[in-house]
Amino acid sequence: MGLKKMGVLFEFLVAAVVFSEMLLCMVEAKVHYYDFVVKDENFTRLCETKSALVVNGSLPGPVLYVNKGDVMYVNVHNRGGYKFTIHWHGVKQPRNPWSDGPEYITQCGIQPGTNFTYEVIFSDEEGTLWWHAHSDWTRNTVHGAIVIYPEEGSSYPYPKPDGEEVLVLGSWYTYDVNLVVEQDLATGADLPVSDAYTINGQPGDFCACSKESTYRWQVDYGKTYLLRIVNAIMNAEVFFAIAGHNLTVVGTDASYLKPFVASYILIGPGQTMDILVTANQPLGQYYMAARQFNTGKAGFPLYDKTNVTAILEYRGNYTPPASPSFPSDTLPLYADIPAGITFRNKLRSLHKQNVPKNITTQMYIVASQNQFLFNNSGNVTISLATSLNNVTWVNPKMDVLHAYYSNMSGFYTEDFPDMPPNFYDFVAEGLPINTTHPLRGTKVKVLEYGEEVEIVFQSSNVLNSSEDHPMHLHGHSFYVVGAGGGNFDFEEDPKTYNLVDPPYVNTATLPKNGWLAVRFNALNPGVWLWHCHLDRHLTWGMDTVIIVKNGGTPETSLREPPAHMPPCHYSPTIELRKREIVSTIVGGRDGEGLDTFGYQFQTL
Ligand SMILES: [Cu+2]
Repeated sequence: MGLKKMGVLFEFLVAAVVFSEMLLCMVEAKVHYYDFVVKDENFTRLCETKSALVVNGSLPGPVLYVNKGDVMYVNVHNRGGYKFTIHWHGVKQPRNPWSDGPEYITQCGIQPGTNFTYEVIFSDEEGTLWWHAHSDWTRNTVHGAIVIYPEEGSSYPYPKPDGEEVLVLGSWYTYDVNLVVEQDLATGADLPVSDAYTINGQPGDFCACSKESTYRWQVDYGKTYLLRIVNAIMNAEVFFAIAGHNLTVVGTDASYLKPFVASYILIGPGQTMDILVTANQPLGQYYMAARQFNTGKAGFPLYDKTNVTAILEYRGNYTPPASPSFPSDTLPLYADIPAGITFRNKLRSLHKQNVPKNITTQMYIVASQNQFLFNNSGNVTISLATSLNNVTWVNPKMDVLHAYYSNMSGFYTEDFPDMPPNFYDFVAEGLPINTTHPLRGTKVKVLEYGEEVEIVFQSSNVLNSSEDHPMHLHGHSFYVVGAGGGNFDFEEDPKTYNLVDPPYVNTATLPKNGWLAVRFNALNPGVWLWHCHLDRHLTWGMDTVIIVKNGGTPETSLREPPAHMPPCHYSPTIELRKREIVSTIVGGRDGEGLDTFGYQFQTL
């Protein structure tokens, strides 16, 4: 039976179920069908035209609308030149990792000329999430928002807004970034920095050749709007503000917050934020602006300094100003770390939360930048890497989920460490060179169903390169119970935890030279990726996988795989593992056997 016919039959069955449920006066989840036609289209930004892979011809891609608890089937047709996958960021997909999307973790890539239908299952999410490609750097142009309304018959926990607006923050490269990433990985060069940030696909008035196409949002005086903001930027947290207007933050990552009024927000890659804005200022035009929150090495000049803007404009009769006003007094500067911390400390869940208190698995995970030596066409070359507990993640040749479900050995090992291999002053300056050497492996952490897990992430300052890491977990949201500066204090810091109303999120930032404590219930059987949502760190290996085992009943076990999954043709595009590692750094600058970089190494 063709997919379409099956779809029609299924729709009929769903309609029958919905009808019988309606007779029982119950709210039934709706089923939605979407088609994503993904192909290369020409776009002109910053005075240059390039071809970019996009969904249904638009950048950002289409906004998907559902109600809480719905299901959607998205048939993704790859008519472009790259293989890719799609991830439904923040959608927990109970028992259904088959449709989660990360390449080599839960599936292999959808090859050009083929299609794959994702079944996206919503559960407790309500607010805003998003979808994006999850292979190579294709998510740069393959992404869009998901709006999740309350269940039919229920409403928001705040007065119903008069209207709403979606703003997707993105990054623009004037060249084929996948190609450049591939070259950089082959030669050990640093990964690319974007040429501009964008709001709904446009860099805005302050960028070259961009003034005509700046995104505009029209509002009526006196009305209150729900602004849904998605950070789809590849490698940066950003501050965002609107000139003259307060922002009332009411939700993040499709979970409600105790409302608070702010003059700016901080939003990291992967995060979403729901904000109420009242149009209560004199009729006019006001810039909505964002700029990078840069926590990288002081004095390191390579980051995108774009002030990306869109324009909030009032409807009505008035003479437009020569130039809209800019939020100069409220939008923090690039390196304003206190402004970042102040904002994050305001996040509290709307209601008291059922935070896990009987912890059965405790992990302390050090996130680090690293370096290693590899064979670059006969020359031993140094390259940057990243790691969690000194393990640089290496993608297996077949996805972990397939190997796990089919009991196939040789694709991963179950020995991701709960603790770092050695303890040192993680946040010190000028750490010795032997701290820079990671192991490479495909090491996963296995959890029993129902475990209550605490993970404390610790930032390391190896190579003097500590910076914020927005850590993202697939298949779950987690409670952010604490965060702070310096090395985590196992005695004192837990006393400061918020176990009452911590934010419930899918992405939270491990602060530069600090720590982040999170807790979650392992109630979703499957294979789930944990990773830094800065793509440069993800590409270099700052990821690991948790496997949550089945709970012993059908309702607590992984679902059957769909009839068709994209086959795993192994094609080395830009994965780290294509590089042949010739040696590991084992010593410092004063031992014997130093190579030309001054490192002692051991040939494998
Ligand atoms: Cu990171």
